Amino acid sequence: MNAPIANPARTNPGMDEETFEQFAEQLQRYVRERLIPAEKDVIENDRVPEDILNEMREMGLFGISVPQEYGGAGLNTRQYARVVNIMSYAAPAFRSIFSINIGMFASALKNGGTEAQRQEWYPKLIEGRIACFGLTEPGSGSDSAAMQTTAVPDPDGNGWILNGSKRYITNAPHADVALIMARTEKEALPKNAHVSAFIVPMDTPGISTGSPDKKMGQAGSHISDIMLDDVKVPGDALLGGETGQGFRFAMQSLDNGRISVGAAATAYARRALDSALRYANERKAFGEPIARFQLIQAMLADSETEIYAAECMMKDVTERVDRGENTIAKAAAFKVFASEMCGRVVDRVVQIYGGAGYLAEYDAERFYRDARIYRIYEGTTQILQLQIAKHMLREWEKVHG
Ligand code: COS
Repeated sequence: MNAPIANPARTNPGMDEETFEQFAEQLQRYVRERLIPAEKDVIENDRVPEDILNEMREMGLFGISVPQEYGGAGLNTRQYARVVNIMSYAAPAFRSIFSINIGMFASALKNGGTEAQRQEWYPKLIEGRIACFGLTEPGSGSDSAAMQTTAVPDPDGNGWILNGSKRYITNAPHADVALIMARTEKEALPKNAHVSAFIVPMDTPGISTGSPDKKMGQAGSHISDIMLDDVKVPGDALLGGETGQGFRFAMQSLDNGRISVGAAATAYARRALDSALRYANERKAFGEPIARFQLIQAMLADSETEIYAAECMMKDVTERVDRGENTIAKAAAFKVFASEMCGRVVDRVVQIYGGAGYLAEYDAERFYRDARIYRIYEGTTQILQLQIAKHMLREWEKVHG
């Protein structure tokens, strides 16, 4: 099937502002005319239909942040966040399937990949191969550096042998490749230099995935365990060709991933609010639409105000990234605010829907369930509060210490 939207990487490798704006406008239309009507199918069958996946591939979404010199669209962070934001107005599964490629894997290649690794993997991302990101384990989540997966030098060559397991890995059941963080030193080292990152094709012997976990929401997006049992990878699978860098690469990817989650939560809050606004105008009580009642209006207005704040944060933090500023704390702050705000908005939306908000037949109930994970994955609110405070205290120390 022909792509409904031209792939911007092909039509204008420059991705200047005008071209990007045209793309963004077309993408918005695609979301409203194609993705939203397909949501019922995604929810009922718990998968993104193959024809939509192929359309997304054709549009170049799976490699949209790959630099132009490698054939990608080369979007900057502000544009990439806009794309995620536009796509996330529809059911979360549509973002989930391509967001690890562009938010985590492509950014790990950009921050840490060798030239040969970029040459090999960027084209595969652009083609639409699916990537996953293996950091979390059964025994380590927020304390990610406490991972137990090991990588030891292969006695038969210059490669590595990986053993261990990873948990809650988004897209693992569909992935062609994983970035696996593993210990290359038994003991923990300062700055978590015991961690290294490996690019591991998912068809490597010794790799298997568990069955997809049953979840509270986000139908159509799948997570599962990854088991690594004597998985042999060549020496050039080590990201950046150097041990001890894996934690830093993972954290840098997470900075980018947190912007993606913030952009998604902001859009989903907007979607839920639009739905509540429509419902409040349709539903009557005491003889008039409930939108006329001031206590309903207060919930609508508070939600609008908070979404606007998150949209401003998204623009600000992404422009700072593109200016080369250190945005670790601001990316965390955006993710915290947007995800918590989305939680408050979907809660109000259920309230505005009233009894109907509790029924699976109406959208409000699934908005409420789908939004809950935004406050947890890619760094819980609590872990990110610690990160923000660490950076505040550091700055204070620099000035006053
Ligand atoms: N960019 C570059 N380098 C970074 C970095 C970043 N964003 N974050 C950390 N580093 C490097 C730095 O060298 C840092 O030392 P300095 O801060 O002194 O320069 C070093 O790594 C250690 O960082 P940090 O002190 O933050 O590590 P801790 O072990 O104290 O804390 C936390 C690690 C808890 C913050 C980390 O494990 C984490 O983010 N956990 C949440 C994991 C997560 O988000 N999981 C989601 C699932 S993965 S999809």
